[in-house]
Amino acid sequence: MTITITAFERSPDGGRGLARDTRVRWALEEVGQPYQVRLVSFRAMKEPAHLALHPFGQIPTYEDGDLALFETGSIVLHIAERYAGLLPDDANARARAITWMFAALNTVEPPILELANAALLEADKPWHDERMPLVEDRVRDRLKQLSARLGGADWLDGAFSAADLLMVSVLLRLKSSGLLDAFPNLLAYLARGEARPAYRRAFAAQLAINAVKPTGD
Ligand code: GTB
Repeated sequence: MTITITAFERSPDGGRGLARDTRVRWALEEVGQPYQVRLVSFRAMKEPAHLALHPFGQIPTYEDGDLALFETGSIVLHIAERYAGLLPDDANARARAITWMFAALNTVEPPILELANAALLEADKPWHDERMPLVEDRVRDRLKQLSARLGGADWLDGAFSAADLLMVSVLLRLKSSGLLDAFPNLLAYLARGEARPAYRRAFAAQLAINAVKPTGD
């Protein structure tokens, strides 16, 4: 049975790879598992067939035979546990990698999402200009801490793992903000992630669907 994931019929990011199906695609590419993609529209995401798979009406989802999952972190952890290549064999190293997976999603990503929401959804509010520096500072604080811990290492804890896959994916959202520029080791970390052949395949696959097509005029 081929693994099936869901993705936006057309991602609002126009192919920048920021929608979360890219994380799942990347994980599947790293472990060498073939997969198919079912594209869903915003309307279809809120309809009963999709809600049965994803209670919050979002992408991505993951189906493999009898198993249906939602939540990107859980899907990536499942792939990493089921197939070799994304988690270390040593039990303690594995636990540390899983800890970093949670840190990426629960500690580093929330202020980054807050920043994205502030920029996208609050730009017309009278308090927007006053709030933005506060939100940016919260992101900077996390980046400072992450940068200090990463130091000169290639990856978060030994070899590349699902933790790096998620942390790089989370940081990619900041690429255009300029906030990473003060942290050369994080920029290099992102570049290492993006250079992985599995990431490049995942990125190219989503781009093939989402690239903004020229209008011809
Ligand atoms: N916690 C869930 C998970 O990790 O799987 C969150 C899933 C989620 O946010 N899904 C989004 C979604 O389905 C797509 S990825 N949204 C539609 C809806 O809620 O109705 C988030 C996302 C969307 C768009 C961009 N972008 O355009 O840059 C980036 C990220």
